[in-house]
Amino acid sequence: MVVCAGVEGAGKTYILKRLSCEEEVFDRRQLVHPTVGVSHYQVRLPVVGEKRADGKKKTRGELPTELVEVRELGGALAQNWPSYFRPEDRRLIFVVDANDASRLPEVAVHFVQCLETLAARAAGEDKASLLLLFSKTDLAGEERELLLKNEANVRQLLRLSDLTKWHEDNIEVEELSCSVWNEEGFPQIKDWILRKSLL
Ligand SMILES: Nc1nc2c(ncn2[C@@H]2O[C@H](COP(=O)(O)OP(=O)(O)O)[C@@H](O)[C@H]2O)c(=O)[nH]1
Ligand SMILES: [Mg+2]
Repeated sequence: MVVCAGVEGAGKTYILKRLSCEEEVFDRRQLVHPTVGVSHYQVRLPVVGEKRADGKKKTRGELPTELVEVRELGGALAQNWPSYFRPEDRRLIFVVDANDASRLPEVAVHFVQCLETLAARAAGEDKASLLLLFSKTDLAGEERELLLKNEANVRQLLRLSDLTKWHEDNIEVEELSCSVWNEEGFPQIKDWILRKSLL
């Protein structure tokens, strides 16, 4: 079970819909309403590295799959996110839209809260895991350059290196950039979910 949080409009629902309707063409014109409360998504992931008895690679249909539940905590609940973490929740995807600088102070406050909650869930050898996901990176040229600078600012604003160090005994932090439009980062997101759900 993975939890997904991030302020309203960060891109959580699109990412989770993209992850859970793998075989469908995702229609971006489809209207997605802001998530009210908590939404549940089932992400089906192929268990990689499996070979057939004759040593050949298994075809897609033959691969065993793992169904992982991801729970989106709607942005409107942000003040109360910690109370929506279950005692067993140790995997968090935190989505940040670095294009939207106006929301960043708010993002920083909620990020710290989520880290504290996650750190408290770590149990001995079983560390908690955080995937910091920069969304909507489907920009080109100068705009993309600006976004990368923004992402660096976000890291500073979130005090990511301090917080990571502070919680290093309890939380493993990874970072990725992604876009639902061009699917940048999606293989890596799936890989993260699979690795973490197999722990
Ligand atoms: N450019 C761009 N826009 C996106 C992307 N993903 C989502 N959006 C837009 O961001 C808005 C908010 O997305 P949503 O998933 O509902 O955000 P949530 O509130 O975090 O669940 C939507 O109107 C989408 O059109 C993306 O990868 N690229
Ligand atoms: Mg949503």
